[in-house]
Amino acid sequence: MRNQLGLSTFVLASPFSDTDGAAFDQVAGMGYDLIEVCVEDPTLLTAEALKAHAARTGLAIGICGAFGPDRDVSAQEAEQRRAGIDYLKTCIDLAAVVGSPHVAGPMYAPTGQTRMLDAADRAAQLKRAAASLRETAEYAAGRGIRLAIEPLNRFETDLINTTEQALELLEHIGADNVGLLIDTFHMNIEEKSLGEAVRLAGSKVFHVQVSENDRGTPGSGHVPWAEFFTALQDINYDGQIVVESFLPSVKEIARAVSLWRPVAPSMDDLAVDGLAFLKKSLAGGAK
Ligand code: LER
Repeated sequence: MRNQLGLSTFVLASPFSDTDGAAFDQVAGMGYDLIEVCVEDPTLLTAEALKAHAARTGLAIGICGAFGPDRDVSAQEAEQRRAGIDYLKTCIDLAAVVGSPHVAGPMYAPTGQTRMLDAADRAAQLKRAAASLRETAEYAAGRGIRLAIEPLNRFETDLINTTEQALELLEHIGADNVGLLIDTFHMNIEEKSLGEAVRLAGSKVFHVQVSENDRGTPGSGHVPWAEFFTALQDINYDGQIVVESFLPSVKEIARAVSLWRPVAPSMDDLAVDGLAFLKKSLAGGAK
């Protein structure tokens, strides 16, 4: 089966809403198979509108989450953990109706939480995250949905930076429908070898995002792409591959991912050239 190739809504509009239907037409017009809808504010999105946009344009939909302190499944306070679980359940319900196989993202802790944790506090937080995600995974399994957990680089989280750490979290969760979202931008910072990290995750790679080392157009920088795509082939990865970057013009997003300058001539160029690079790479042409 050919990988479905997608574009993240973060490239086009944020927070994404039902009224951003034109983005579907744009993404389909560029030649993508799929649009990855990031659920920043669930009140702005309905399954009905997303399904209508998808039906009109022929695009498949992937669902990914955005995680702030108000949705923290690893928090000390039960109420905060509950808000995190409830948010994930909303994303799961949406995924089930719009046909996304997964809910993806760094769902174990609030993005941007970086502290000097001692081993005991880290272990306790991991335990809380695992318990919340176990409950969430059970809910997801009942709806045929998988969870794809994304390690982030050290400047965006102190909890899960590497594939190895994510696999450890998976063990604590202990549910078959939980795996990894691997993202070349974060891996390029944290992994000694992208190829080895991909092979280590193996069949637990549920989802892939591609982004250049500067968050710019895939293929325009120094991510070791040939090594990465060879490793995806080695593990027989046939899932979605989504081009992700962020609008430097949206302040909240720019702040969250420390994007202070444009990293491509335009976001449209990034999307179009990124897709061309992906197609070439998957056909065996990446250097
Ligand atoms: C999300 O996929 C991501 O890569 C983060 O850096 C931002 O939440």
